[in-house]
Amino acid sequence: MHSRIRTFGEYRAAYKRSVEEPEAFWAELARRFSWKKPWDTTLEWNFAEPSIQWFRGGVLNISENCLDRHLQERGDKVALIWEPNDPTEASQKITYRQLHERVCRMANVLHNNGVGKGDRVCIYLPMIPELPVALLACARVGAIHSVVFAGFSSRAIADRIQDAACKLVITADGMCRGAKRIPVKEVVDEALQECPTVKRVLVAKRLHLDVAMKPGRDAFLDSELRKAAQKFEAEPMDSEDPLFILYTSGSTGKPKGVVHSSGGYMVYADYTFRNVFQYEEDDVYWCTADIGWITGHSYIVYGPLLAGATSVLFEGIPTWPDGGRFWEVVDKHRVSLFYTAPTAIRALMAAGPEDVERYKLSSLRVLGTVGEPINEEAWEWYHHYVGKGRCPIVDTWWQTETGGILISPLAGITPLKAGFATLPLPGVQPVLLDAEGTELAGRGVEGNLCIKFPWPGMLRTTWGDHERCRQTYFAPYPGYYFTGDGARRDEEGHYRIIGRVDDVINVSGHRFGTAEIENAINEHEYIAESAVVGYPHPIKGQGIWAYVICTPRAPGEEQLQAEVDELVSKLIGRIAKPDVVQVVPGLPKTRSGKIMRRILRKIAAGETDNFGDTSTLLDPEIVDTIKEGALVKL
Ligand code: 6R9
Repeated sequence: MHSRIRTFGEYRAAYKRSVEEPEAFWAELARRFSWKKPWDTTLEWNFAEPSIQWFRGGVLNISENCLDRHLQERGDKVALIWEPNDPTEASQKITYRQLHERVCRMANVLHNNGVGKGDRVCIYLPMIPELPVALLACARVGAIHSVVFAGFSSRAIADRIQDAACKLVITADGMCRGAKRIPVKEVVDEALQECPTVKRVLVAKRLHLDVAMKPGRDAFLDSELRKAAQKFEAEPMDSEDPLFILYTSGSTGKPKGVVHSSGGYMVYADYTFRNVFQYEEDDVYWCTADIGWITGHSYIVYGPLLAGATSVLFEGIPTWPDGGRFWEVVDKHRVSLFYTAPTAIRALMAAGPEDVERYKLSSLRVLGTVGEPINEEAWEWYHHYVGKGRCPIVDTWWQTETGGILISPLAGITPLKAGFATLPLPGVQPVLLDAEGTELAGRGVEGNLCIKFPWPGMLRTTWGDHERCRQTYFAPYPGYYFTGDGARRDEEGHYRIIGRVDDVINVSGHRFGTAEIENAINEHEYIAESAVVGYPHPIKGQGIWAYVICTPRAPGEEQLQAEVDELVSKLIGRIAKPDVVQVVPGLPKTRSGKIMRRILRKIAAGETDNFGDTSTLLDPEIVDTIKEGALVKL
């Protein structure tokens, strides 16, 4: 059985088999799970539509596979360790049996509140145990969860609720992040003024705030849970029934709801988790992401629980009360597998080595990173100060759309190279294409990263708009899934991800479309037009630089920046605030009216020449004017 790779030779053999006999390869892995009815066909696909079906005809429930399947063997094993924001507050350990009971109760609450198979539930919660419980309870009743990261604004929540026509919202009274307290329920209330489909709101008590409760609509979760029975028969789901929607930004205006399936996603999350991290039964695993992002879905909740692992759920932030918080938690819970983002590493690196040197970190065995390219300096720091030179680092490349990791080392098994995601996992067939869509053969080549064969965890559609899914991912290079990333394959066949080739900015591992931010900025009453680009930022990876054209009565630049901050925070969320707002008299446009972003990106990066061909510009002199204005800000 090849479900777990142990040597480089085994990796090669598994990879070869996954390409030669993909159906047999994945079918064997899928048999690890409890199926209420086996599948009829392992794979049917067509990237032109696209139509992708894995394990068709199979019936299962993923919550049963995360929970019930483990009860006999590891019912008393800890499934979740909750570490609160404040280190002086007690942590909580929840066993598989207790988690099963909590999920069943929550499933009953959902059922009692009219939620059933196929209904959409919006989850807007901080990192408290109710969050993974809510995901699994939705899965158990067959509802489709749509988690909205708790840093998004009420407008962003409303957009997402409306797009999916959610029936119910699960939220909290408030949340804490470092020294801050945030009134979460108020944010939701504001969003719901524009969401007539929402009939019920369930409120978890995190801060015990005195929140406004709308009669007939709002209820406290704890009192609902007390009334609920502790058993819930899991709803039979077809393999291809949607499990969740997760919104993500692309190059065009509004975020898309990426839809993941039940069966294929399950098989893929489990396989990649166990193999990339080389998970062992007694490991304590900690992924520091937020469940509001795909990393949290696949590698805090589903992957680890499918594998029967102990997964840490951390409510806090890396820098509060001080830069040693992560390492304190690692020592406290004896974390052996640790998975974080380059931006967190760079922030802690900037604070100096004292905070990390205070801790032993002797329990660590494997380190991982995700979300953006990791620069060599951060990689070396992570390897030396955190891993003490003895822990392999898995640089895992993947996306919301891919459901799980696609390119990554297998810890301790395949070779490592700083800055490289290295090799594709079994089942993943990456190719690099040139601008014309021709596959670049051989080594030492660079191009647009595409995948040419389906894997079970891939997206199936974008919610409510299948055509958009086709246009975005399958139309640019017919016959391939297009990732939006550029990559290089070096002389040894290792992949290095270079970054987005589209108009997506990656800020601290979070994706934003330039158009999305521009739309927000353009709502300012004195801003006529704007152009947003990413630029290299020492901690965030990329920062956001906004060039704006003002109308005559606009305030001064400083005041304007404050107003733009507020506007973007209100319309998207604080995480999307521009780092720089530069007022410009015009933008470099071609005669056909297209903004030449390439030039704006170079200026923001501090480059003063090499702007390439500017002959098609309507007004080439504008470039110098913008450049002079930018110099003051760099
Ligand atoms: C999992 C996740 C996806 C985009 C992706 C790429 C970038 C993610 C990376 C990486 C270099 C890595 N990205 N992991 N770039 N090395 N190891 O982050 O999903 O939020 O959808 O972002 O992030 O540009 O296309 P998501």
